[in-house]
Amino acid sequence: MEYPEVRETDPAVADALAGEVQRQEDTLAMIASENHVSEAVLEAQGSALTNKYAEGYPGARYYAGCEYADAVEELAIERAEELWGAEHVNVQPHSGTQANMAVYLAVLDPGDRILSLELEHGGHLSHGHPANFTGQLFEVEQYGVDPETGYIDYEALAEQADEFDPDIIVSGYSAYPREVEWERIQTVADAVDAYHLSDIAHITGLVAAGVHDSPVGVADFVTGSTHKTIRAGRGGIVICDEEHADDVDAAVFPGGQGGPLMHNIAGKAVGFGEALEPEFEDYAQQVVANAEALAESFADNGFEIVSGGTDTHLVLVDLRESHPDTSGGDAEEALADAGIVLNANTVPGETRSPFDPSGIRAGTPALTTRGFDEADCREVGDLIHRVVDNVDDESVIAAVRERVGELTDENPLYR
Ligand code: DSN
Repeated sequence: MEYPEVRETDPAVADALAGEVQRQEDTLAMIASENHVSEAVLEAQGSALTNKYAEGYPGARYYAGCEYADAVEELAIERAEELWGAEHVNVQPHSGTQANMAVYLAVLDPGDRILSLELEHGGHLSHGHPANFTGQLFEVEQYGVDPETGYIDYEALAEQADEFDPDIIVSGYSAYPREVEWERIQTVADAVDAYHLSDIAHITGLVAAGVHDSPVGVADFVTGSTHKTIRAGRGGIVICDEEHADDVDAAVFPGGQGGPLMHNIAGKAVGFGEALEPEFEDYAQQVVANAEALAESFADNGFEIVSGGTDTHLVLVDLRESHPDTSGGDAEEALADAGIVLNANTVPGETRSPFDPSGIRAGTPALTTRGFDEADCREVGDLIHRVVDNVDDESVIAAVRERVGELTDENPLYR
């Protein structure tokens, strides 16, 4: 990708744009929330719809000239409804956090109670962290995973809900490798007369493809990101039944946002269209098969894996037993030098700091997009282990970097 127009007017930005494409070509994107969208999605997101203000919804906008904005948003909605089997989808949230905000605005008042998973157990900032608006506006208690198994402790959650009496229970996570039992959480929510928000940001694509059970039709609200496993334009969505549709729509606009990012909604429409093709199911199955292969390779190399494996697109490694002198941050930095880009992550029972935690989180959505299979992912697991074993050894890092270059050359992205 050359960006000739930008290069003509702004070479410094053109250098950064071209540099980013090259960086993505030459490295392994293993941040579990990242993916590589198609050139069609990129083109839609770079379209002239970025110029258009379209406050409101299709057919009921506050500005003239919205006929193409309407067309694109209607397509995004229709396709999303088909993908997730939903009665109502709002495709305007600028991000997953904005989608969550809309749900809270729709059904909670300040001071109401949220019960959600702890961040260090795999939760998300927008589920009630003190540094986030959710932690500042609402009363929050958090549940955890069973420290022995790494699985959600559903029984402890039920007891905690009974004592805390939340207004909403949040399920769906950012660093939880196991299948979530939505019905069990819905049963808890029903027992305490709470709403249930299921935030499937990470697994939108796995749910759409039927590779992970769906919370749609189970939870009152389902939110998601549109650029992770579903591989569409950047942003968020809210899914709900007709019963809550007006409240959710009003909470997105005018409640929490102004003009929708119509170019991103075009990218969502294109990506959702791609995900409706039969090949997307193969892709989603391969994402999980690749994560399982990665987990096996990690286990064979002696890494301790939170929950002992994965059912999803990500693997969470706790380095404390196998590499007590190596923090997640040390590993992240050495791996980035070797061309493997993943993130340091907190682990259940974290004993370091969130800024330099004890674990690493590795995901397979982006590698799968560029064609990696189980054998490739087993090899990547070996490479990651080699680097983590030798974070200060530049010759090992250089050797892994060279092999990463061969793997990326064999599996090109945007060339
Ligand atoms: N930043 C995303 C993640 O990495 O999980 C969540 O918003």
